[in-house]
Amino acid sequence: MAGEYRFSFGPWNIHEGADPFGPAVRDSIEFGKKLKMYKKLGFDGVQFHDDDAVPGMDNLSSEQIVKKAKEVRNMLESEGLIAEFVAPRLWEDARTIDGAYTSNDPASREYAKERSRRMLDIANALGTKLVVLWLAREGTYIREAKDSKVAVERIVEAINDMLSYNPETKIAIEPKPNEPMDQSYIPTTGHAVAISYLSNEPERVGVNIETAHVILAGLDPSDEMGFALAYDKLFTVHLNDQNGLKFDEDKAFGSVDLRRAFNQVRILDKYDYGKGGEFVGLDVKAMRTQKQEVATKHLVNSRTIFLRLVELVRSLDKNKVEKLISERDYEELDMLIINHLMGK
Ligand code: GLO
Ligand code: MG
Repeated sequence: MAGEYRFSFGPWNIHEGADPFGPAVRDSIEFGKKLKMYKKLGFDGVQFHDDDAVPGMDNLSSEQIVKKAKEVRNMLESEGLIAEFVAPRLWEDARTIDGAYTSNDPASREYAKERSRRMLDIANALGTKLVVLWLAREGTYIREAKDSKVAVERIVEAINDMLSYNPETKIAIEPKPNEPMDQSYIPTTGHAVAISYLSNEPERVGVNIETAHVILAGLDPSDEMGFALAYDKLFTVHLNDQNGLKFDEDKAFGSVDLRRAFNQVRILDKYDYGKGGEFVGLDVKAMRTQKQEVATKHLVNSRTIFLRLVELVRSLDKNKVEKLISERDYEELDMLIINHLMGK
């Protein structure tokens, strides 16, 4: 069954454990060493920020960037890995303090577009057509700081710029309602789907649904997935878990609410997610308490939980479910699902 699904994560998911209140508690692992860990952990796909592949890219020429990215592609190939997507890291540079595509400063917006073109060169050199846009600082701390209509127009302009720069690129917007901003533009799947229709080529713009981000918006991840599937726009997923409305926790998939995880797997499996080449992407973080030698368990556990839930999804008695739905006996259906999750 594992063979039916291919899993991916990004190098940032093996991390040092720093948080806003304390420093790193684990050693950094160099990129090449992380790549060697992927297959052993059961993963085939690597998710990239542009500068995960080409560190210091802002100080390199476009030729140097492509050369470096091709070296990374060789590293991937020698490990039997493939690049799933590349995301432009537009939230760390001083020029993007007030946002990238939606900054009020034209020079910052130009930097963001130029950086995005270099990111597309990297994606091309790594051999992937998929780009993820996590719109980190595209939002505000106070409502008066930006014009929300203009902000949407500027995001569309940046998307169109990428679509025309590489006609093969597909863009998956990763909605998130807040953090680092107080209010983010494109906070939900519906916003992402809607904005795709403002772009020049809607079929090339879709979503990357992250469980935790959906929960932070007070919505249900499996319903958001269903919405995206109905529009044929679920280009990838960032599965993880989240314990209520607080900071973005990126907990191991299924570790907070097993039933909510079950329902995500259920809709993905029902509608053949993955058959079109989509990866089961995980965006999970190890607890800060975790020691160095066991700081990848969150990845293995998330993958194992996903696969066990696939088994549970497939062994659920569909006839019983149908019968209870037709009788409108949702109390009994509730119990059937709970019993099933409890192995009864
Ligand atoms: C943060 C996001 C982040 C993105 C990643 C890819 O909340 O989930 O991890 O997924 O940077 O763009
Ligand atoms: Mg994410």
